[in-house]
Amino acid sequence: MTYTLLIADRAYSSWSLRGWLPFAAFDIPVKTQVTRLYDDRFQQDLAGFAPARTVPVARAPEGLLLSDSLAIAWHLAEAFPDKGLLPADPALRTQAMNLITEMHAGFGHLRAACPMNLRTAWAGFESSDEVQADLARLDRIWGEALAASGGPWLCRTYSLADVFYAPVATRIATYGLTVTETCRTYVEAHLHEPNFRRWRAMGLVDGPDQSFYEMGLDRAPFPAPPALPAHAVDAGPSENAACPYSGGPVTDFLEIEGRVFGFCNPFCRDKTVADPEAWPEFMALLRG
Ligand SMILES: N[C@@H](CCC(=O)N[C@@H](CS)C(=O)NCC(=O)O)C(=O)O
Repeated sequence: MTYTLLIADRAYSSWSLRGWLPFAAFDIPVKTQVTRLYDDRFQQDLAGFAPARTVPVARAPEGLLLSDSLAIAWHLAEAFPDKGLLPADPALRTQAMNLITEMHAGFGHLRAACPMNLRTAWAGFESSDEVQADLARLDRIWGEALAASGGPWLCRTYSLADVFYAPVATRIATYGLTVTETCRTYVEAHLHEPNFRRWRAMGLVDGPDQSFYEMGLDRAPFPAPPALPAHAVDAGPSENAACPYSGGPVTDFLEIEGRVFGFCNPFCRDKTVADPEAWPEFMALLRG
């Protein structure tokens, strides 16, 4: 019962984040494939999901094609009614639908002016009137949803509504955009959310920077808690013989707190170096 999901560069593809989070947050088995934006391989990788034209795209275990982030979300909510992707309470569920559909169809000025980039924050970004209008709209609909649900998430517990707003929340943080205190707290919740944190750790290491997302502004530190210091090392021996993620033999190593740990491939090692605390399996090894 495993889905296949094609996404693009985790640092930049905001729609991909929306496609991946439902699987991660609601523990739905998925095999993730990664393609690259602005690269010849993008079309080749998509060919296996024809006639889809964009990422994310998923294939359900029975072969159904899900060619849009909303289609993925909708399908998973129906296929896994007991996993809480949407609130059970009818009023909260309707609120979630309203929020999801408005995000899917809207906020074009904010999205165009502030492309998602999880590798940096930017100093000195100046919002146009149109971007400020989008922010005012977010202040209103987030503020009303949080007041109605009681928070901390839009529909009380984490749901597809929050999945859909995760990329916008990161933009507010990384472009230093002004929102109400209530919305700022909501943005912070996204930055600390464990699945988002894992996505970002992978996004920091899953390919070179994409020049398309260069803003011509000064860079600022990413507005999240600093990662525990760790770095890659050329060789072991390591304290562990088996990779904490796959259980396979270790071939790639990192050093943290003067200790060496091994992983079964460079990506597993590098995503751990990027943010060790994002990975419970590794932290169990480190602290266990
Ligand atoms: N409606 C789609 C939009 C997806 C989308 O535009 N994805 C971008 C990547 S973030 C893409 O595939 N761009 C490549 C292209 O448009 O050729 C969804 O929500 O899934």
